Amino acid sequence: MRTRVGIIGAGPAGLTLAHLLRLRGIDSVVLEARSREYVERRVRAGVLEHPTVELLREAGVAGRLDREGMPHHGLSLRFDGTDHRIALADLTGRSITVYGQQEVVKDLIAARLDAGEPIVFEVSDVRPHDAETDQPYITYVDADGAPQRLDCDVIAGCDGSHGVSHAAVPSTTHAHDYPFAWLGVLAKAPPSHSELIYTHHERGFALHSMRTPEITRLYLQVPPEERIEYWPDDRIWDELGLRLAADGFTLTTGPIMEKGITTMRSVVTEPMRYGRLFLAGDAAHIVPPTGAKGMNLAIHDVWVLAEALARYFGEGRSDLLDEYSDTCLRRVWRAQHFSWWMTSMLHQAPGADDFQRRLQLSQLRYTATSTAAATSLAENYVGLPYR
Ligand code: RFL
Ligand code: PHB
Repeated sequence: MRTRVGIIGAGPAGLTLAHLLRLRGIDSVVLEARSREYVERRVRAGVLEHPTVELLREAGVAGRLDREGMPHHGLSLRFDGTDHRIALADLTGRSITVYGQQEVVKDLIAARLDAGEPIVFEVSDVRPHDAETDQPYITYVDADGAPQRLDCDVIAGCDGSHGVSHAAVPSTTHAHDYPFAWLGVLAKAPPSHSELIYTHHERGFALHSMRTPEITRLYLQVPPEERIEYWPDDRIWDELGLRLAADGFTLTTGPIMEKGITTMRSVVTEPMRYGRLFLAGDAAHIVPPTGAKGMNLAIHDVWVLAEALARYFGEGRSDLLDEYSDTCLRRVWRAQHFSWWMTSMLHQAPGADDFQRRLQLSQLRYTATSTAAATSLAENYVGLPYR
């Protein structure tokens, strides 16, 4: 098999890249380790930045997003048992949209299959080869167990943080571990509030988010080595009730449909390229979820890559490809700092002393009461402009 761009991974990065390339007349093949059902059900991110929504609209894949996505014009910082609203739209003229990552994935898979373009699901033993030459190729084993070879001009490594692409790139990795994890639950219960609530509490961080008017998404800060078996549903609701308590607020409960624990890391790979292998999304960088930036960065990367590949295949010029890594990394480091800042301001670090807690509260009060500080949070949260 031969294609121009061999894409490893059918997450938001790989699928969006395949779609943007098709719009530019560039063929690609997407190789995915899991089944279609699995990737369409995987519960992850929920917040789309303004520029992400704009891009999906321009790319013609936002029909359902526009009907079912929930535009949010603000969010709450909750501390000392009180809400402090950050008016995102008033401060920046822009909003975010709450729409599940797996819904974006479903829409992109449908668009690609409707156009008759290939996604090869359930492949194994995927390996990129000869990235440092001008004839790279990928080998893999298909769902029937048959070995295959895909020759291409360029390989896009969009296979996330546990994929094979990251390991194939001899770049420098900058990493930072955080001393906590998030326990996330999806509950069949209407949201308790119309907006997201980021809560600083002495028992630990908590987040109230949502997926639909019937489904709430909630998170609790837990120790990094925590096990989900220690958290029966009753304990989760009790802890959420304690941390999210505020005047006039009632936590709506309901059956928990899913729960899991995610550790928190910051990772940046520099450069995001090795010869003709380009990394995008979580394969190149990971941010802690507090800033809601992971999926948005993945989509920005592939927007930059699609433009660069269009120039390369259309005009034979590699200047944008040569700038790809630097262009992406400027946004990645900004998001990395923002996510680290939100994380440090809101979580209880083990062993933190009274001095550190008072600094945190001072930062929270300043962010909630200064228009300049609130605007800084808001412009990062809704997403800085692409250009
Ligand atoms: P993905 O989504 O991990 O997709 C990679 C795909 O590659 C496949 N794969 C392989 N395929 C072939 N061969 C191999 N060897 C392969 N190895 C892996 C995988 O099966 C998968 O289909 O990476 P991508 O596309 O870069 O997208 C990144 C986002 O998924 C990630 O950044 C976000 O989910 C992070 N994130 C959030 N991001 C936001 O923008 N807003 C949020 O509100 C937000 N909340 C979150 C999050 C991530 C979370 N978890 C679970 C890590 C909340 C949580 C709890
Ligand atoms: C989510 O809804 O899953 C979500 C929202 C905001 C975050 C992280 C996750 O910062």
